[in-house]
Amino acid sequence: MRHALALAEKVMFTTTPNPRVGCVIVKDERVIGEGATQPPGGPHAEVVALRDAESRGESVAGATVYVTLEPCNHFGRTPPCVNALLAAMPARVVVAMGDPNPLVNGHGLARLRAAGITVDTGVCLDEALALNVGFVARMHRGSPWVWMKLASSLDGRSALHNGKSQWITGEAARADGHVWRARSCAVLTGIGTVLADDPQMNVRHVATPRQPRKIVVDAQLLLPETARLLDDTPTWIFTARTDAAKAARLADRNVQVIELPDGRGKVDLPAMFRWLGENDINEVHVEAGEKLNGSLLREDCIDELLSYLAPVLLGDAAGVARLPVLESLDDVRRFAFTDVMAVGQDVRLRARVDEN
Ligand code: AOF
Ligand code: ZN
Repeated sequence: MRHALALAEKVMFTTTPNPRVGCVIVKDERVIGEGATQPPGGPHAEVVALRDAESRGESVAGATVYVTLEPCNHFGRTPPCVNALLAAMPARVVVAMGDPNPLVNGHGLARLRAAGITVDTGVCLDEALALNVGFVARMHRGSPWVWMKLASSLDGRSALHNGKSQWITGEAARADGHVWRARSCAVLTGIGTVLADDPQMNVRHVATPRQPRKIVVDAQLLLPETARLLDDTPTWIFTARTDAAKAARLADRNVQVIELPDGRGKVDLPAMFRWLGENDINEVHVEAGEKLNGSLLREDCIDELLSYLAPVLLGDAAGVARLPVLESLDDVRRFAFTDVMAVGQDVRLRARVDEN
């Protein structure tokens, strides 16, 4: 199963909106086939592994199949993996986690068992869940998993008082940040950052065959039509203002303008994430300024922080997220650290919202 997880890890950047799945077929203590989910429309992990066994001249009859997600039992873009498995008749299927997709959700396992195949589940469950945190979130609650990337000094500042910020963290931290961009379905920023920095918002420091979609929160639809991020990658602009002429011009450049006003002149952020879930977005990478970061945190839109700390002190200047002044320690926002790692001369902290 660890080998199957490693195979799934290798397709981290390419399966969206499908989950990343790995599959290993073992017979007489030998691996006779292996595979991972191909880009949407392509075969699932089990089918790749079955074809691999076939091409090696191996029979899967009586073998054990290790797969990181319950095999599907529905016709989606591809036929059910359960059908392919039943045609090959392994003796046993070991699964890390059930498929939370309501179209599958236990039915795949039930059909394998009904055919007399031994089915075991829950092997490396936590690792499998972590691999598909976004897919699971979208299936369970209808909205994507959202992490916010922060880069700051040891005293929590993201720029000098005059706005100068390039670069606080080092090259290794920036490259690591691009790995997170690459795995996400979409990279989200705010109009403040676009106007201040004119970012490209694409993946550059790691190799990937797929660029994530771009999202800009732009309540007043101020996006300059010369912005560097407009490079033909599919882009969604969320706004609170109607400007049909500008929306039509942007549509020619692969940009869709979505109006989601909150009634106070801003974009309805929780509604935006529900909309993203309905539109097959599993994982969102937020890289924005302190204003949008503050709004997203205040509105409970963030699941995880990815915080890079540089060993410098910047003194009085902008922070990473503008939050209201609090009088009581009972009201502070609490997180739980899940990982600490050195990245070049910087440190990366991962923290999840503390539900307690
Ligand atoms: C598997 N193995 O490797 C993956 C699965 O549209 P389709 O046919 O590609 O089906 C997509 C659904 O299949 C997806 O929502 C999820 O429930 C399941 N993904 N299942 O047996 C795989 N990636
Ligand atoms: Zn399948």
